[in-house]
Amino acid sequence: MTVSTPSPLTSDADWWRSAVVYQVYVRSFADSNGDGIGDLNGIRERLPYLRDLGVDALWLTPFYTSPMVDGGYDVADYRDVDPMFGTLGDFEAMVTEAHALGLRIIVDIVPNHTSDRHPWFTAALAAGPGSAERARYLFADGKGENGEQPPNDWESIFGGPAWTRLPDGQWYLHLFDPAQPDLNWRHPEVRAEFEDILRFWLDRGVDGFRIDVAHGMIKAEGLPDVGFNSMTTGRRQSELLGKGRLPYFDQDEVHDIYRSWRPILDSYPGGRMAVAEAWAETPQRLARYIGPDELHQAFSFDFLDATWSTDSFRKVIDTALAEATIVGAPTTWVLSNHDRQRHVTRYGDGEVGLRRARAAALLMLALPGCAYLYQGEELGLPEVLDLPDELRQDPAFLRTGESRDGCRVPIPWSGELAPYGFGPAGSELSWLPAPATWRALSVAAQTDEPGSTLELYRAALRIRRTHPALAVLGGITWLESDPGVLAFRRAARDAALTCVVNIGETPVMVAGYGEPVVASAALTEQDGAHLLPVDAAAWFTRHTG
Ligand code: TEU
Ligand code: CA
Repeated sequence: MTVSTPSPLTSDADWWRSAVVYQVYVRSFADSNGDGIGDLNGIRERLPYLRDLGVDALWLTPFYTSPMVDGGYDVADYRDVDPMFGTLGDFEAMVTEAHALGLRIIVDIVPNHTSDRHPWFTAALAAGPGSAERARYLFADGKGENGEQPPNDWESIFGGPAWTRLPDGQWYLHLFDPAQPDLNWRHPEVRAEFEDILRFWLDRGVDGFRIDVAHGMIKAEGLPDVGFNSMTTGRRQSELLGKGRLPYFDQDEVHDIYRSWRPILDSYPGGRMAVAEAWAETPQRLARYIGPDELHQAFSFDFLDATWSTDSFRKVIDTALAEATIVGAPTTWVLSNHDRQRHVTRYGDGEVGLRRARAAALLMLALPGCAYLYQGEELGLPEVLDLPDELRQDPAFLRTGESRDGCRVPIPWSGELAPYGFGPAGSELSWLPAPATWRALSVAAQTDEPGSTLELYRAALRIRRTHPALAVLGGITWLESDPGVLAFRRAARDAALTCVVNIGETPVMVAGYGEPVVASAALTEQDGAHLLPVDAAAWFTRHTG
């Protein structure tokens, strides 16, 4: 007789359709050895925290061997762990421990470009123009009499030209930093290599992949000019990202790649998934990345970009739900990530920003589909706006003056002194300094503190896991409401949950939706109705059976 131990992971291969995924920016999450840099063993130590928070899965940003020019999005070895973050053994132990706690693991895969220290690129440099080694990347001759001008007008997302010239006269393409040369995805070896890399991590038990620059791998044949560039318009080409057509993004043939990846994912048990970090001109084009023969999810950056207004949220939510229904995939909501200003700050910063961010969390977590949280949003962390320039490490900073470091400051865990328990006891190091105000925002300071943002997230995630109406896949029903108020219902057979968000300028009376079960700000009860303050949200539930 065989006795099988039941796995704490639900056996549901569709787990990703309604999961809450917590993004770990590895460098800034938890430092186990006191060098001031977050690492895999730091994550292992904090897995119980994440289980208790109530998330279903973690997405880890790149921890692979890397010179760290772009925080690890410049990979030199796709099959190993950078010593800064630990070892492959640490990774395997982390997967085992996470799974034992019921947490799934999604890793980041960076297929658009490698590091310039990747053995393929160093071989390409050594081999010279016209070589087989160069064919794996996008090398080209320049324009002008002596090839002194770049092959076309493409600009790096990080500012400046997307081409760098080598001493031998040829140019190579890098849509990001010069240390991130773009691969040639029309080359069969490139395709084979990444299929093998997927299998490498799937064999190590990962539950999914977040695909970096998923819209970027195929470039238009002939590498045509954009025609809109800093030289001709004074405005950066990257302004077209997600708004216009660019010859280096969202080309139709990129979908062939995902059609070849999907069978690989499907050949492993347990519902292995992939989420696209893709930018497309329209929600319709974005939806082409998802579906049964391509990827499982694509982040709705339109939701992240929505402004604090009912119109903006309604439009984005309706469009995303409609597109998802057409392709039979879940919507993928996100409010913050490691590239964008934290939403507390986007919504106005300070008190107001925090109130709105808390309300937005209840809005997002009441919607059908999958939600991604970015580490620290459960603590209500704001963007750190006043980092000294000399500490900033984002490669975009030098080229554009824009820096993503302010959302990457290490997480405050406990204690009175910075870096607030980021490292082991007594460790004072952290690769970016935490502001003094974060003492009051640490996990320890907010735990069991009624009304804290952390307890709000814990409560909302607990209800999301257990309420029958939130388990139902599908759409929402908008309810008639005052201007400035968003109200929608999710319903199961015998229970309904209504989410009400007050985006307007005056408090609103809410009645008829049942009992409040969680609120982002204190409600006052009057004659059986509840007064919902400005910049606040609440969930009400009612039995209907
Ligand atoms: O980002 C891709 C991207 O196009 C943007 O999010 C971009 O980084 C941002 O607008 C620039 O300010 C992905 C990763 O999320 C990002 O961290 C990497 O830097 C980038 O790819 C390159 O790998
Ligand atoms: Ca460390």
